[in-house]
Amino acid sequence: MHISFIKPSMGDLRSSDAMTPLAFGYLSAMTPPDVERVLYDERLEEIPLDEPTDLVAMTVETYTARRAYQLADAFRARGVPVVMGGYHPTFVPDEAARHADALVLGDAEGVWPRVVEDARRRRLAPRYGQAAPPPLAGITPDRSIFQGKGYAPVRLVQYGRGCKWACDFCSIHAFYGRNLRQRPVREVVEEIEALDGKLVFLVDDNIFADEARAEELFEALVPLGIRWTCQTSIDVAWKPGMVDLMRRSGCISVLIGFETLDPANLKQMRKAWNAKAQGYEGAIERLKDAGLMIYGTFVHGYDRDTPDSFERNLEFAVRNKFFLANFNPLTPTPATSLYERLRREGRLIRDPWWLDPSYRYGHATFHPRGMTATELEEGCYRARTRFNTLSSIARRAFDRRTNLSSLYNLGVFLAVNLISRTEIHRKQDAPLGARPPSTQPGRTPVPAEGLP
Ligand code: B12
Ligand code: SF4
Repeated sequence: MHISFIKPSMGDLRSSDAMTPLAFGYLSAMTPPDVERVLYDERLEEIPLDEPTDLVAMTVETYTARRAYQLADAFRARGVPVVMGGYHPTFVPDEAARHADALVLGDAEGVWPRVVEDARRRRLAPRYGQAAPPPLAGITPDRSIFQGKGYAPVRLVQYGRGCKWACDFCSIHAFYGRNLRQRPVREVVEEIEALDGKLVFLVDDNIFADEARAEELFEALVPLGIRWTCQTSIDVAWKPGMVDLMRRSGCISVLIGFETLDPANLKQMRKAWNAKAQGYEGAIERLKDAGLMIYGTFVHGYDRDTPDSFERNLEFAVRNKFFLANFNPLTPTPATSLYERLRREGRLIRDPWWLDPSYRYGHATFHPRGMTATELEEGCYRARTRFNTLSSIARRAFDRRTNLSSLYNLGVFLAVNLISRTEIHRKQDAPLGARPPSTQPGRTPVPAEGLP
């Protein structure tokens, strides 16, 4: 039996910074050894639509759904069964089921071996899921499928799933609810020790989701001598000694969702806790004293935002010499309470935007209250562009506590900022899904039936 793992791109986009799709590392590790498996990642290569295979397994996110459905339709047109999993099919199974023979809802652990056996017997069930989330012990990703593809030289490792907070726009909360799980620290340490590279990205959406378990992990990382980066909620900075421990264990940077400087917006997104304790400035000082570079993300379009909000957030990010920053238009993804609220209020512009052929990356998907939809998309793009000018990069580099604290940090700062500078322009305004075949000489035509 032969399985093709497929990671669709958002559209006709190749990426210069694609990272290993960890979901397939897990699926490959759980696949019986007699099954041949190959990975195709459309961010890096063409998908060979006519290659003989017995099963296509796709991971689907909301931004890649349109493209995933096009590819799936092409495989199914020649009789190859397609199974989909990941965030988007879990959120909108009825939509995904129109383009797949089987769906895996939620985590694959505890389910995937059964899917493979059913596919082998040509008896795939339409849906697979489980009543309770499976424990995360005992499985280490198989990274052999990533070899030779040209992925970014950072090693993705997952410690836990879920988050203790419940921000209204967040897919993680929609996917896991209140459920929090971590892998045994010993297994994570063994996995990291076996990696060839020494820059690790701990991909948990909030590494500080469980404070005690986070501390246990950081302690265990100290002797490994690695460098690592992560995403965390800001309260990590409030806990005495925590950011110093992170630094000692090799952490070089943290991504934090600041989202907005407006307390009423924070309240509306159910993130009022973000600005508690010493507020943003106090947290930033603590992080900087510990030497951690800060990647701040901001979201625009909540009810108190006006055209001035972009400038305020931009000024804040540059003044605090953030390592990186992102200025996103608020984008309602399915199954979030934000999406339900905007739909109820009749404010969605394209519903569902992720299937709309006229949607472009970076564009507004709903009517904000304090500005027009056009002001929202232009304001975000302008803030991104200005944050990434060469003079902004030079100005932000000069932070002796963080970005300039070592040659290593400076090297990472410059490399990642220069990549980010090109990526923002490459992605902006890109359509989701492939353009009609006639506009793409040399590409394998993809049937667009059901997807205009
Ligand atoms: C690291 C990361 C990135 C990296 C790239 C990762 C990569 N490998 O290329 C970067 C930073 C570049 C990135 C970019 C983006 N990301 Co991102 N990213 C993540 C993050 C933090 C971790 C991904 C990961 O490795 N997970 C670990 C694996 C093991 O978990 P998993 O993918 O959920 O897989 C499990 C199950 O879902 C299931 N499963 C998944 N796929 C499949 C397929 C099959 C066949 C089966 C059976 C099962 C199955 O089985 C797996 C094991 O249980 C996730 C959040 C998260 N914690 O997952 C966000 C996340 C996936 N990203 C998200 C988004 C929105 C984006 C962007 C679109 C952001 C933007 N505005 O530009 C971009 C573009 C993405 C793209 N497709 O091109 C959202 C997706 C939301 C949604 N509704 O789809 C997430 C959930 C973050 C969030 N908080 O909302 N991302
Ligand atoms: S803190 Fe981050 S991961 Fe947690 S619910 Fe909020 S946005 Fe999602």
